[in-house]
Amino acid sequence: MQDSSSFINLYRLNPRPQGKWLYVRSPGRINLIGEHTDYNRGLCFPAAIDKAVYFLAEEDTKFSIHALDRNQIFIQNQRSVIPDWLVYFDGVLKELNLINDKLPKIKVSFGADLPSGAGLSSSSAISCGFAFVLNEFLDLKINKSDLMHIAIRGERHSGLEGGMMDQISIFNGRKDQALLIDCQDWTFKYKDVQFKDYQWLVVDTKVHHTLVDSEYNSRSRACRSIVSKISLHYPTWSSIRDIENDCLQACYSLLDDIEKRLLQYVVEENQRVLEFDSALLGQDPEAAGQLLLAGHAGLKDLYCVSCAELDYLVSFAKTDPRATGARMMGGGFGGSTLHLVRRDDIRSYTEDISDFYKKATGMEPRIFELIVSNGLETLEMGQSV
Ligand code: GAF
Repeated sequence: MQDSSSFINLYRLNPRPQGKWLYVRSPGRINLIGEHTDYNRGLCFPAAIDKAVYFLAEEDTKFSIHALDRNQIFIQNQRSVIPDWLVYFDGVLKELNLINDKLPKIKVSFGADLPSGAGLSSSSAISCGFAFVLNEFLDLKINKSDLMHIAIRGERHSGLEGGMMDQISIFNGRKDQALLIDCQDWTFKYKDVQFKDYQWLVVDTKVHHTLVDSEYNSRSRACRSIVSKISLHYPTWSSIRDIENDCLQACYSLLDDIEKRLLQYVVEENQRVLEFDSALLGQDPEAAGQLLLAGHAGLKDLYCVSCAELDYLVSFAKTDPRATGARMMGGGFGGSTLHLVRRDDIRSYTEDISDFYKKATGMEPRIFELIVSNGLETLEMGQSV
C-alpha cells in the first residue's frame, strides 16, 4: 500500500455513502521491547500507532472488496486473479463461517497510510479491522475477546504461526500508552511511553526479506521443541517462562548450541522488558537505550532474525550521541527499527541517518515520528435514506 492513502482522500470527499455505512480505523503497532516472546508466554511491550488501515463498509447486492491503494477489486464469484491481501479477508470469513452462499452482501473498501512489510503489523491490522467491520456491520454481537481470537485464527490461514501481541495491541491500544503484556495469561497494563525531552522515531529499512514467514515459524517450533526437551526433566514446566533461574544451567545442558542461544535470548529478553518498564518509570532514557541495543544484539546474534539493513540503522544509533539506542521490531528479516532520540535533535538525526543508510544500501529509508494512538475504532456509522 502507498504512504498517502487514497482511502483517506475518499473519506474526505465522500463522507456519507448511500444506505447503511460504516467507517473503521484499524491501527498498526510498534513494540518497545519484548520481541519473539509472545509465543513463549513471555513479556512484551507493544502500542497501537496513528498509522492505520481504514475500512468503509456499505450495503450492496453482492460481496466485494476494493483495495483502493492498489486499484484491485475482488468480487464474489469472479476470482480471476487472487490478490495477495485476500488471504487475510478469507481467513476471517472462514472463521466466522461466512463463506459461499453465506457471504454478506456488502462492499468493503480499504486503504492505508500504514506501510505494509514494514514490521508494523499491517496484516494484523487488516484481519482485526475486517473482523471488527463484520461484527459491527452485521451486528454479530461477538464480544471483543472472541472477536480478537477470530482475527488471530483468521490471520493464521496465511501460514504465519504468529503469537497474539499484535492483535492485543490493535484491539486495546490507547493514546500515548503502551501495553505491558504478560503472555502467560494475556493480561496487560497500560504504561506511558514518553521520556521527557526524547522522541521515538521509526526508521523503516523498506526491505522485506522473503524468509520472514518460514524463519518465524521455525523459531516458534524450535522454542516448542526446547520446552518439550526440558519438560522431560521438569514435567510441570510448559513454557520457557516457567524455567526457574536456578535451573537454567541444567536446562542448557539438555540442549544443542542453537537451542541454547534461542533459550538464552528469550530468557534475557523477558528480563529486559521488566528493566525497560523500570527505565520508563524512572525516566531514564540512557538505561532504556542500552536495553534497546542489548535487545537488538540478542535478536541479531542469538535469535538470528536480523538482517544487514536493520543492523546498519541500529549501528548508527549505537555510536550517535543524539540517540540513546535503537532496535529492530517485529518478526525480523527487514521492516523497521525504533530509535530513542533527543527531541531537539530529531531533524538533524533524521537527515543524517537517512544519508548514512542511503550510502550503505542505495535506498532511502522511510522515517516518521512515533505517535501512539487508540486501538481499533469506529470512526462513523450511519444510514442515509
Ligand atoms: C510478529 C508476530 F505476529 C508477533 O506475534 C510477534 O511474535 C512478533 O512477530 C515478534 O515479536 O509480529
